[in-house]
Amino acid sequence: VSRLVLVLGDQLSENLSALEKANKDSDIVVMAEVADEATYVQHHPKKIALIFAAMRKFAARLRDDGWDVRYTELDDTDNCGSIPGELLRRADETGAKEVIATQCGEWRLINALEDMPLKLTVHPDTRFVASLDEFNDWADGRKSLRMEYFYREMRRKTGLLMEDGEPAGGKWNFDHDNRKPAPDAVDFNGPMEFTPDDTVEEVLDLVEARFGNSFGTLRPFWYATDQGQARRALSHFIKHALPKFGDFQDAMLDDNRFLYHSVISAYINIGLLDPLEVCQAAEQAWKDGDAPINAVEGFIRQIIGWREYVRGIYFREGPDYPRRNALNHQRKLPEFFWTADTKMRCVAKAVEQTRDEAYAHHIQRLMVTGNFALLAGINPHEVHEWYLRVYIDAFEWVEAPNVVGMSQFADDGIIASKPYVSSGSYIDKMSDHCKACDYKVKDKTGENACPFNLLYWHFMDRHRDKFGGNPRMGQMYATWDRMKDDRKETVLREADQFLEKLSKGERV
Ligand code: FAD
Ligand code: DLZ
Repeated sequence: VSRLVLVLGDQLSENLSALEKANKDSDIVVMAEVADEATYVQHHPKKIALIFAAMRKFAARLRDDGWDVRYTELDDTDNCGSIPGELLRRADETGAKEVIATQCGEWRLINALEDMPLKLTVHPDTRFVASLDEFNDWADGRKSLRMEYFYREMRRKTGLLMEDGEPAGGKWNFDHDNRKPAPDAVDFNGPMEFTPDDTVEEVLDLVEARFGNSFGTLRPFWYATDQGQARRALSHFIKHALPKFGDFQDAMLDDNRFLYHSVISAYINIGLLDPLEVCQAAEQAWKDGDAPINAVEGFIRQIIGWREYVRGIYFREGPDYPRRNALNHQRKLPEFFWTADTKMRCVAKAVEQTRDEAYAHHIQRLMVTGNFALLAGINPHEVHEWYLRVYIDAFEWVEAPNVVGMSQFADDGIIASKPYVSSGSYIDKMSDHCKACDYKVKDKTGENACPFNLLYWHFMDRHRDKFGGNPRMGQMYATWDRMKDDRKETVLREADQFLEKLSKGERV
């Protein structure tokens, strides 16, 4: 009897454990574009287009490879609208009684599959460097789960940038050499772009018709939609941008949306690129003398360090994680997260490019939109939903720890040892946004004062109970304490006035 092999929209890898455990001659692959997955949040249209186009191409590849693939398009009349529904329909159609799956990346879907009246065998997702058991073994009994130590384990495990058991270059971490302010000119033209072929065009028409009113610009669509294209995009990055990735990793520019970033997170997350393959390609560039160690180490750390670590946290912490709110922040998400209509130029730029590209790089996510939301006390669940909607690479296992944990401190410090907050001066140092901003970053108070300056101290003051004893924040509290009382009062009063305007929906 045939079994059904489930392949989800972010499981488009030939080495997927479910496919490896299945029998090509007798088992049947099920893939389905379904309303439930396309609408559990109102995804950016580019994200839906990427997933549907890549699913269609992957299905064709599996068929070429000899698999029997039952593929449901979104508009098929008998589409049941959900993954469990489609599995049940295909079970009826084929007589299959059993489903083989690879563990999926979201509790919502894990639970929905378990509730299905079919025998289900779930295999671990082996497309990660660390298994969840390995992560838990590392985490068990530790007082704090700092990424850096986990990362070193992953270096040892993979052998990446290791020489005779020691880290290449004599250090585990070269961040000291990284993170330079924005360069005057960028000699990289951004990620490789791909002209939509017939499959992609068909999907774009479908997405436009069904999801055209969601936040986000669908066309021009330029993302890679199959493994070959994604590999070309990776090579393009390794050759032209990786050498400067470290130097300008944290920089931001008004007129450059990608700087030296790889823009491959979505390709890795949906399975078009394998994380180890990506890291090995970067390591090779270093071995060949084409990229310096600070760039390559920093890049590899993001993938075998941060990416693996946040996944471990998501599954370790359980389904309630996206609902955590350790700082009890309750303010509503401001409208300008959708319209970009704000005088804060850094925020407007980040939202505009998010709308156009479904992409913003790490520092924009962390130190512009994330920083603002944290300083202003926005409800972290609303922040989480925004990020899950708007980014092409957003799947809950990776998005939630980054947003709820790293960016909003809503998990009470499991991921971040201190909140990622800054005043306007950090943004000014790392970008050219402030030069043309309506606010004045040098003004600490007054009509034109940069809101980040006011809100920074407001945040520190209102959360003193929580952070006052944090040794990493002692210096900032000492600075606050040295400020004259009347100045403190002015800062707090003006911050309150700003927050009131925000709550009233006035333009800020
Ligand atoms: P690069 O800067 O070129 O980095 C290389 C690769 O490292 C990325 O492609 C990605 O695979 C990996 N990486 C880097 N940082 C992280 C990280 N913190 N966690 C996991 N992987 C990382 N990443 C997602 O993949 N999906 C998300 O939904 C997501 N949401 C985020 C939300 C917030 C608030 C923050 C602060 C970060 C988030 N990240 C997320 C991490 C990171 O910002 C993106 O992976 C990165 O910006 C993607 O762009 P890139 O491919 O150009 O990355
Ligand atoms: C994100 C997404 C979207 C938009 N659509 C589909 C779909 O129609 N079919 C599918 O199999 N997967 C889709 N996905 C990806 C799933 O939502 C993803 O597998 C889960 O969120 C777990 O990570």
